[in-house]
Amino acid sequence: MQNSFRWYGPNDPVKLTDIRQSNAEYIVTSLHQIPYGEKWNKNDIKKRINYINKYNDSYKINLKWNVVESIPVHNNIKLRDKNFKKLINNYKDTIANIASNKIYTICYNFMPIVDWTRTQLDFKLPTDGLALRFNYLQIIIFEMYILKLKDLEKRYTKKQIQNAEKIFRSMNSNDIKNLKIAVMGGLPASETKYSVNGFKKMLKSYKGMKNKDIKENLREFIKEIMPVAEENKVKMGIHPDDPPIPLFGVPRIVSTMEDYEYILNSYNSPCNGMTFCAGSLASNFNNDVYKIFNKFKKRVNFIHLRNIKKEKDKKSFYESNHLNGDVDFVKLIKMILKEEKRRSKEKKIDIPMRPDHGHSLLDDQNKKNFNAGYTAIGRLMGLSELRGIIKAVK
Ligand code: DNO
Repeated sequence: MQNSFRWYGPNDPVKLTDIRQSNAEYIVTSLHQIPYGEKWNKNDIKKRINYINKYNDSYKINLKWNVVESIPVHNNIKLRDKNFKKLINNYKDTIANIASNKIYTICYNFMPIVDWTRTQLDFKLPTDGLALRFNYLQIIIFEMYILKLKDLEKRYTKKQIQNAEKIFRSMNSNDIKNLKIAVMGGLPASETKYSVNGFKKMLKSYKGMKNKDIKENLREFIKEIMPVAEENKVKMGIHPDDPPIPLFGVPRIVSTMEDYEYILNSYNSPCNGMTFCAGSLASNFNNDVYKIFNKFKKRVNFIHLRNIKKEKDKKSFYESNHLNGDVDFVKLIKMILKEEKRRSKEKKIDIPMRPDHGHSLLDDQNKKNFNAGYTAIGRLMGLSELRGIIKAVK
């Protein structure tokens, strides 16, 4: 596996020199300053590579940008609405421009409205570390009391609504503010920090869209971009929905084994692959992560390793460390190494892998402007645990 670390660019409080101390050798990053939908110019990509190289030279390190995560997909593409054709053309040009700078792996996702979603960014663990958490009742509270949506009984049971009401009564204004921040843009890589009205407007544009409609829009998108990826030898990896369940009454379509089967069959090419994110996939109770890996292993173009601990309601979870969660990482890593061994016979390169989120530990907790989930020390511990397993089972 190519040990990689996500870096949010020159403004990331976690610097490249910090990343080097984690023993990572590769950088996963994106041009986050470019608004969704706009084309990335060759020069802007080159500039970022030069930035990394300059850092390498002055600190005598050798980090290499191996994966673009992500080129975000504009909501108009997901809706196939308005200027979507122009946006798809920009997307294709961006793929080609990235490849011309010799980066050949790109991660993307197709989650409607918001990218990954959590309801709490500082869930206290017994160790006093802080983790990210997704609580289903908090999502109902968000819809009921922050968005003030009216049709909740269509998708939630009476009991769930009553439980959410009960919890809401015990929340103070700070709790509500934190919930609002967490869901509407407190996480890095989210498109916009939505206002309540902006969020509701987006919800309206998805109104009436069925699972099958969004799936078809994704298939059309895939059919348009993959020939460009093939021509430029770029491996695309679609990231699963995080969490892989419908949210706010809008379908999510990259959640299950069946979803991936549909997606990978929409265009049969190694370029049309997946980002295997263990933590995201495992947070749907019906998903068997080992089975999913085995079924699609040849099409895994990028790996995120993160663990979770599911909660009693079977819909909520918090992010655990790699060694204590629901996914058996020794078992999973053995499977990944076996697949890499198979690929090595075809002289294919190792699969890029990054430890996904980390807890907020020790001095991480004193940092003001860090990206939630992307702490230095927490992720360093994550990568260390993973490297230990890899070394032991190899
Ligand atoms: C969360 C991440 C996501 C992911 C994108 C992929 O930490 O895994 O932001 O990068 O959804 O496109």
